[in-house]
Amino acid sequence: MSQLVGINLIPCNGELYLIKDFYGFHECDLLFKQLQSELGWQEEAIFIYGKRLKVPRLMCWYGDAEAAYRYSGVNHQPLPWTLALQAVREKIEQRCECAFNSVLANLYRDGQDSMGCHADDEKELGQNPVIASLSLGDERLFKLHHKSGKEKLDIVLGHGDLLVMAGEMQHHWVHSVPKTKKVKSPRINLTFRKIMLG
Ligand SMILES: O=C(O)CCC(=O)C(=O)O
Ligand SMILES: [Mn+2]
Repeated sequence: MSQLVGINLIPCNGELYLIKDFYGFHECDLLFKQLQSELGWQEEAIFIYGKRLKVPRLMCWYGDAEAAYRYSGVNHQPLPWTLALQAVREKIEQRCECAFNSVLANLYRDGQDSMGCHADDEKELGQNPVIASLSLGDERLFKLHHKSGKEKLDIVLGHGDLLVMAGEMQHHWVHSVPKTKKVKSPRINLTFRKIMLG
């Protein structure tokens, strides 16, 4: 995959590529506004030891009808592709030369919204998934660290940047988008995935 998407940013156990400005600034502005207003944003809850906790961001799930997926302990039946999401999917598929059948959309309303440390290692995603993640809106820090080694990496994800995770990365690395006091305006992140069917 490397010739298509640049140099691998992590030193071992996986592949990570950053394509800055995959979408131009004005196109991103339009896309951000459109997605913010037309997607079916939901506040999800998770249950930990029987306690109901709000997920600190809004989320929604789009994809092919059969691409159902469990995320944060919740079953997600995808909503049908919107024209805008379909167009983004096609542009990313062309660049990555791989197919995606679903997208998880996250809306971080401000710096208090976040995503905890995790790997996208659900079995529905297959052994070594390619996950392509488009950022729109305010910049946020994307933090990664190796599960058993000392390697760490911080990447700033800005308006229009595309991050691609591949290879054995989800087995060995975890990632997060921490809270920050610096950020005041919203960010949308779209993570395109391929759910293995049947
Ligand atoms: O918002 C981001 O950049 C990360 C999203 C993410 O890790 C996920 O949806 O699994
Ligand atoms: Mn993730």
